[in-house]
Amino acid sequence: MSEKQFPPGFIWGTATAAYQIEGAGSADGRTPCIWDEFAAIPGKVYEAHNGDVACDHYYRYKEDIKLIAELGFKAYRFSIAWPRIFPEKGKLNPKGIEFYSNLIKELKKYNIVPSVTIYHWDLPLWVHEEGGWTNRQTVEYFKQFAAVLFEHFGEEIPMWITHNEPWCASFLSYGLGVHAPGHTDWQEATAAAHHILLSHGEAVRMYREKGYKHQIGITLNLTYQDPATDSEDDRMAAWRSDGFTNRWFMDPVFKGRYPEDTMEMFKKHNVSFEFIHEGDLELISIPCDFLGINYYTRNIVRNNPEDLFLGGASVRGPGSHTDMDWEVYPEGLYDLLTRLKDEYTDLPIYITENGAAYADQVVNGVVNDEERIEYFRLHLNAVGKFIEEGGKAAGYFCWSFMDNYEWAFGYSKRFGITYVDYETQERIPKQSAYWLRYVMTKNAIS
Ligand code: IFM
Repeated sequence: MSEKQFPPGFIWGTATAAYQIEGAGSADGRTPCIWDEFAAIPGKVYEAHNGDVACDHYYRYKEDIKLIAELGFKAYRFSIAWPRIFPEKGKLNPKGIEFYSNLIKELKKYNIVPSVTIYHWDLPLWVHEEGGWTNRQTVEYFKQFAAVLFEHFGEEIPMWITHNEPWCASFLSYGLGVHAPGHTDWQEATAAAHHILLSHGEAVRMYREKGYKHQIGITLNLTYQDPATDSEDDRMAAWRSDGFTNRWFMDPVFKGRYPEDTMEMFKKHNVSFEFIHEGDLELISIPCDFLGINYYTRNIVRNNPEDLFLGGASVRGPGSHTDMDWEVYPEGLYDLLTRLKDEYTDLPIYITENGAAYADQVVNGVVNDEERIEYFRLHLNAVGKFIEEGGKAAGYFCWSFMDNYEWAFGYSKRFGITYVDYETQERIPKQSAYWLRYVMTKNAIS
């Protein structure tokens, strides 16, 4: 592997999300979100862990930002908790605005570029009670939320991400039932996906209309779909899986249409697409300033006629696996980036998340997470190769700045480059954090 130099101005960042780190579940007027309710249903989340305390970041943000700065990051991606800003329908909470305003001030003190994700899955319970993302009215509520954020922070935030991983917020949440609200209904799931994408389009349009000059985009989670063999059957199975995972989101955002083959598949499962109104797809495909992608692993797919949904089955890959049992497969990142460039967009692409969970241990005050370093090294190499070949990768945000609430896995999975002792809330930067600091200083990996 040769040395890879990153372009001047390449953005090095680290990322988190509100529900995963903030805690302070009922402080300063915050009301519950769907994850508070979901976590309380027995069997849904590992040991019923919830975000009540999390990493206590709400009270420790100054110390956390200082550490982000010491570790050499130039950008920090975080999300804003909707139920802090609108704890009730139509009721704006000044305390919520104050918290994020202080957070942004603190970042500025260290010259760290703030990157804001508007929605990272903490849907207020009051919105859910009206149908959540299955209800078109939620697009209006999202617009109100986004409008308030633009009004207060529009000039100060150089990089806005409307949504994090619509696939998870819709299919995983309303179709597969793994994430809150835990429903298993494909009519709901496809409607939720559509309304999330529509709300993205509405937010971008509003941002433009109000004349803000910074960047706005969306973050999609993409998983490389690899046929188990070269057979036509396996290749078709991987293509179906690609439609379900990737194209269902890339196509409307960049091509203004849903993939026909995946629509047909959903129709066989009695999904009716009446929720798509005239003009929706034009709005969904409104031009953005960048695309964010989150990449973790690949999915190897073989044809399986017994699977009545996608007609496929996943095959365990031969590579090493992380603590999530996800295969380490950096080639998938390179392939996806290249595909995006060749087939979808020439916009700058940010890797807004990439990282790995391992069962880290503190030994004599040190967390020697060599496997995570190797994971970062391989994936950064893939990004570097894409850039060398003329690709527009504009930045890389490692996931995550610190260990946190890994959704249905509770606190059992550690993705952080900073170890969190949940008993004491002590933060210990892992060796991967120092390794990344070195890479960022050189703006290169070797
Ligand atoms: O922790 C999550 C994050 O919230 C969204 N992207 C994937 C991460 C790891 O599963």
